[in-house]
Amino acid sequence: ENGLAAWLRYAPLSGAQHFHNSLPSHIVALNSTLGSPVYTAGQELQNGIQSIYGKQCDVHQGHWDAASSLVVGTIDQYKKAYGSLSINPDLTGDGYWLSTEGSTVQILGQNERGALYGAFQYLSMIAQGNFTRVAYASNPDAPIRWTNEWDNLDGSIERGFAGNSIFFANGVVVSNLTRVSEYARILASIGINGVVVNNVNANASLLRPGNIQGLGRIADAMRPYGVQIGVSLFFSSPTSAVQGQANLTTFDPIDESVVSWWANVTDQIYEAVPDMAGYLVKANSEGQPGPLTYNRTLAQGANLFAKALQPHGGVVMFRAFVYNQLNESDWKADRANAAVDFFKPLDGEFDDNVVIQIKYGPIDFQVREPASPLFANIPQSNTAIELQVTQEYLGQQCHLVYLPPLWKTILDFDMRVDNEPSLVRNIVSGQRFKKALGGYAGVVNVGTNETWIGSHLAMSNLYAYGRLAWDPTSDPTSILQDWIRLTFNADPSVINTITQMSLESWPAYENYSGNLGEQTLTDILYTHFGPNPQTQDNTAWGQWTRADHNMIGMDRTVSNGTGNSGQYPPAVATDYENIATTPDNLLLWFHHVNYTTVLKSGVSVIQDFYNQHYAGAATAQTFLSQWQLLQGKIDDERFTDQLYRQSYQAGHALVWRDAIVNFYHNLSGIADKEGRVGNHPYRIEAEDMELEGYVKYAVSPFEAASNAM
Ligand code: BDP
Repeated sequence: ENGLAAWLRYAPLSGAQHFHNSLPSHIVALNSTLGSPVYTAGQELQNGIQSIYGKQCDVHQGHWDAASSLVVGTIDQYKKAYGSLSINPDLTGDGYWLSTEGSTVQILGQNERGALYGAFQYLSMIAQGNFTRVAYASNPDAPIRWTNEWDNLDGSIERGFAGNSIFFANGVVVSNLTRVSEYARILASIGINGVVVNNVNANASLLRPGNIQGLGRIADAMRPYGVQIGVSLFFSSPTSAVQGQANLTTFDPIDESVVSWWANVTDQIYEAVPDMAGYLVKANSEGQPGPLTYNRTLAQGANLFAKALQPHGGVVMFRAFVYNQLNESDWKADRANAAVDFFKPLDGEFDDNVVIQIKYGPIDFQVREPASPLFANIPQSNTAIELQVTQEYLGQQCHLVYLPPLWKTILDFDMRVDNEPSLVRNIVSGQRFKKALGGYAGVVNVGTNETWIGSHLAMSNLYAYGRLAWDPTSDPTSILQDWIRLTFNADPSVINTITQMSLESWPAYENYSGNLGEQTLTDILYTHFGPNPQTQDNTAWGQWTRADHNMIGMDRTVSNGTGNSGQYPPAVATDYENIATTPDNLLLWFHHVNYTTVLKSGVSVIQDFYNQHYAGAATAQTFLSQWQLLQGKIDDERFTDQLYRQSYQAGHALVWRDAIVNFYHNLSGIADKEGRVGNHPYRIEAEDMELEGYVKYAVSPFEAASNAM
């Protein structure tokens, strides 16, 4: 049990014999072509049923007596094989019909991918011992359900915490793509249909002819699972002297030579990858080149790629993460305003196959952010939400943080556009503004580590990401419990313990990192790990707390501040404009207040800071003791691996707590009413210890040391 099988372990169920009659005896897969998703579904069903129940089913291709069989295929394939179909399920792209009523199990997709999704759904049910009779249609909420992998061609992964790339090494695509196929299988089982395989901070050498062939091999490895690939592009590739491609003197998006350069490269990619899903583009952001270099608009930049992709049916995911970081003259502006400032004036100018990919909050994957106001400001454009499965600012897989409750605060947020219900999830699905495209991009960053993303428990986030992209109304707790049953087992104490730990984990992390809307008070300059509140202010990165001796928080009001609250539709803007109607958990995001300001809870800001940091760290201690209860109830291998992580988190939560409370205690000079800050009667300070081979030194930042050393 090393984690490699993720939630597709198909572990033998006890009492399996009892269910043999409820299982089919034959599997009919209505496509015999090796590598087609329906063929894959047949194999998967055969293996799953054999592994879970020890029942050997034969797989037939094409027509076969449907009685006591499981039939998997598309609606059209079924009609062709059996002449007719008595039901007429209402299916949209990638949807499926699943019926276990009567003597035949029917798994019928709107397309082949849908049939495979239905097969995985059936297997998920029976792997959980669920033989309820069902007959229903299931359709995805949105057409785009992708992951983004920030893999570099040298094999490293930006913000990846699970080893090297499964796709690239030494500048080329790796020769053994077994892990890539396995990853596609995992993704298909949760309804993911696209993977952008390289870093948003892209490298032009991806476009070397040899690498384009390599992309073809990656696509071949993923295609049997219905997963299409996409690629990130480096905007100035035409001038990057890419070996094997023409080298231009300009990358101006409206220059004819640039237009045909991209059309040509795009044609080459489609030759190697005929079903390529599309491009992902990060332009004019964090030092990346883009159309603004030539005084062209971001829409002109996006449409350059849209036109190249259009004949092939591909889409451009154009990132809204554009801001003037490192621009000295502009860095006093509010970075939270940047996306609306850049994109709102361009609404209506993007081609139909452009999707604006928007991070969930206005800054950058922080532990708490309001929903990005951009979702409400570009009704004529397709949009997708960018979520981060890899826990960059959220503990880098060394801390347990179950993320779906955070994602749900954004997806379920009502923007009240034109005073009409406008939930973010209904905007990105395309329903609210009647757009054909839209959906989800999750930054996952899997690596060669056998746990895939660096920790066994963190895989619940990947599982839930897929499930929510399929159906954002699903309940994070029931998703989690499906995952626990499939990943570990159905022992009630296992389910209850992991559920409790997971549901307490985001609030705990928020409490000991940065509560009251103060963002993750981490090192902002580089590592994004561990406490370092002083790096938040006075840097060009613009994730500011504006903390001084008396006050804290960023004034983003229209009346006195940066005007960010005014980027929301009026019904929402009014709430955020006023302290009285801003929820406490976003108070310091929108307002600059005295440390002594009293919250709705009746406690002052600074005292709440102290209290929550102690409470959050205390909760993290319980994760360790809760996990210890599982010894012997799950396999030793994963128990021991995770035990190490929980011990680490228990310790690092204390480091977080003390660093943050020390820092603000020092800055504000206001004592903790409970007398805890700076008072550690049982602690042995590092400077009081001696250990051979070690020397004492002053730690920077001071607040991260137990007592300056
Ligand atoms: C930040 C990451 C950085 C990414 C950037 C992005 O720290 O590595 O390149 O986002 O999303 O959060 O482009």
